Amino acid sequence: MLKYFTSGESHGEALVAFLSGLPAGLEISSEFVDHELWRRQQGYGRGGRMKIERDSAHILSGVRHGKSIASPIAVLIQNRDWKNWQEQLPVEPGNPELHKRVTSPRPGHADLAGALKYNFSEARYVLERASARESAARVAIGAMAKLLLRQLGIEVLSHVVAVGSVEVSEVVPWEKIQVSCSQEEVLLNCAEAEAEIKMKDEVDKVLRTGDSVGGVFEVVAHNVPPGLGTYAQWDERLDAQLAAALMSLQAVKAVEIGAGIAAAHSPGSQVHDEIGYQATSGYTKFSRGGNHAGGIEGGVSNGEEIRVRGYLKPISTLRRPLQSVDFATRQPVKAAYERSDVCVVPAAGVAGEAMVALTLARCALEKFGGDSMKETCRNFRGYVAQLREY
Ligand code: EPS
Repeated sequence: MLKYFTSGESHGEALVAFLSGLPAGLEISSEFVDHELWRRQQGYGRGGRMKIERDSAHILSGVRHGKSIASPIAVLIQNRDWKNWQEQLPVEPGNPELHKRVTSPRPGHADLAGALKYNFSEARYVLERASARESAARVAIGAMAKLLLRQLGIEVLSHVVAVGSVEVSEVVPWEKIQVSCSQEEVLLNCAEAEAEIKMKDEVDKVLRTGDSVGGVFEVVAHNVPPGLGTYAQWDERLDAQLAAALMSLQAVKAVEIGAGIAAAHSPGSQVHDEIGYQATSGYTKFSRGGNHAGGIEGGVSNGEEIRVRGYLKPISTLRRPLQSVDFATRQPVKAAYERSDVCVVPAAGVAGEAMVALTLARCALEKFGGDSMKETCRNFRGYVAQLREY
């Protein structure tokens, strides 16, 4: 069973991620992990923090001589900004006068709910852990899940389909997403050039007005065989697991699988993907007339591309803050403002890839098992042969 866990505060010394359950013998390239971390740091609309950080994964355990050894993996990502926070957020009691308080909760952030829940007198500790900085830790171990999936021929990428009111006009094919994700200079990771320019305008608009903007990213898993997940138990459904995985990302307020939202407003004849039978190069000879289902039917992957979308609310830290209440005086004040991003949709997409990869890797290991990659790949090949004979 693939298990993972993260730790770390946004302005603490480091983030840490743990991953256990990877079979032995999987090649782990630190360069690939770092490139994924770099991808998460890109995108137009990020704030000053990304100029400070240069995320890099320091693998502490579970990988030797470049390969997984089936022991739990621990990864550490240093926060460069820590040097500016050692007196403000020390592990030891330190000098309370230097502690940096968050004196009024930001609407939309975890500040108020977190302070009430944990009985904190202000929201510093809430901000520190609720921050999307945590997603860097997930991207590091998500990269390892991607490396496992690659051994099974599965690739996972993302692209931006909406920023504010600007949307891409049609379904973007895998090849275009690959091109968009391989760019060395990332604007908004939108595969439609014209839409991307308009998206940049949306970000510029909120930059001018002290506001923030949300959007939608789509994660696509390519070449997934039919049969991952099951309808047999509610919590083993692949769509349920993917929805929870994406919903767990900071600022995601809705998740869509395939054309799920439009499907709710359309007749069945226009939604369901007709079935044919012909010689194709896929896992089986069955073919589909479309992919409104987003690659999942009945909670089981059906052999088509898996397409899941995460809908992000606008960032809740605003330069022109909304109304709030001072934690100490209970008087009306403007919500706290601390340096922030104004648009994080491309970065959230990369974190979404990590969550999809971790979820698919867990389902693949449940289906194919194996303590070593040799065993996992042999079981996988046996299943693929069975599909071809079906
Ligand atoms: C975040 C606020 C900003 C973002 C941060 C998420 O950080 P800071 O307060 O240090 O400027 O940059 O995201 C990251 C640090 C990151 O790596 O994604 C927040 O409050 O959620």
